[in-house]
Amino acid sequence: MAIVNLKEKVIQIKIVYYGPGRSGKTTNLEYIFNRLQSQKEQNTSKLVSIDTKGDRTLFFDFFPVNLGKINGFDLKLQLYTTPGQVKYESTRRLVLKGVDGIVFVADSLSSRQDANIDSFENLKNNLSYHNISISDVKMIFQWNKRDLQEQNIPLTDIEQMEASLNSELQTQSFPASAVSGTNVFKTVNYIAKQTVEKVIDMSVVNQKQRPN
Ligand SMILES: Nc1nc2c(ncn2[C@@H]2O[C@H](COP(=O)(O)OP(=O)(O)OP(=O)(O)O)[C@@H](O)[C@H]2O)c(=O)[nH]1
Ligand SMILES: [Mg+2]
Repeated sequence: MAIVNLKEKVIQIKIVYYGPGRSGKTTNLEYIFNRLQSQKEQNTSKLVSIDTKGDRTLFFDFFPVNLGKINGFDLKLQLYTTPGQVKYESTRRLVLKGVDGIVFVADSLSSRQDANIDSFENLKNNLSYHNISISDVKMIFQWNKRDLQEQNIPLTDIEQMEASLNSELQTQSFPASAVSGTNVFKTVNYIAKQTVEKVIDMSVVNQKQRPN
C-alpha cells in the first residue's frame, strides 16, 4: 500500500521489478537512473545497490524518483528490484511488502523460459504470503533481451511468452532491451501511471476534496 503522509503532504508509491535471476531487473534500474541523472531537474538521489556480488543482486536495488506534485502532494516513486536467484526467497518476500505495482521482467532466452514460469509462480506465492492477490496489484510484463534476436540466439516467441505468463491476467506487456534501453522508459512510465491512478483513486487526496 502506498504511504500517504498528510502532515508532510507526501505520497510514496512502491514499484518492484520481479523475475528470474539475470533477467535484467538491475539493468532496467541502472538505465533509468543513468538517464535521469543526466537530466538536471531530477536527482540528487543515488541508485542504492545493497549487497551485490559481481552483477548478481544479493539483497535489492533501490532508487527514488520524484514525480512532482499532484493536488499539493509530493508524489514519490520508489523503484526496487528483487534478487532473482532462487535461494534469496526471504529477501524477495521482504521487498514485496507494501508493493503497489510490479514489473515482471521475463528473460526471452529460450533456455530461461522454465525459470520465468517458476519465478511467476513464486511471485504469486509470495504475494499470497502478504495476503495480496495478484489481481489486487497493478502489474505488467516486460519481455526482455529481445536484442539477442539479432545475434541468432534462440529466444521464446512473444506469443508463447504471452500464452504461458500473461494468459490469465491479460495485462500490458512490452518487448524490451534493458541494455540498449528499448522500452525501458515505456515500461516504467506505464506502471507508474497505472499505479498512481489507482492510489489517487483510493487516497485521501481525493477524499479531502469531497464536501462533507
Ligand atoms: N543482451 C542483453 N543482455 C541483458 C539485457 N538485460 C540485461 N542483460 C544482461 O544480463 C545480465 C544480468 O542482468 P541483471 O540486470 O544483473 O539481472 P538481474 O535480473 O538483476 O539478476 P539478479 O540480480 O541475479 O536477479 C547482465 O550481464 C546484463 O548485462 C538485455 O536486454 N539484453
Ligand atoms: Mg539484480
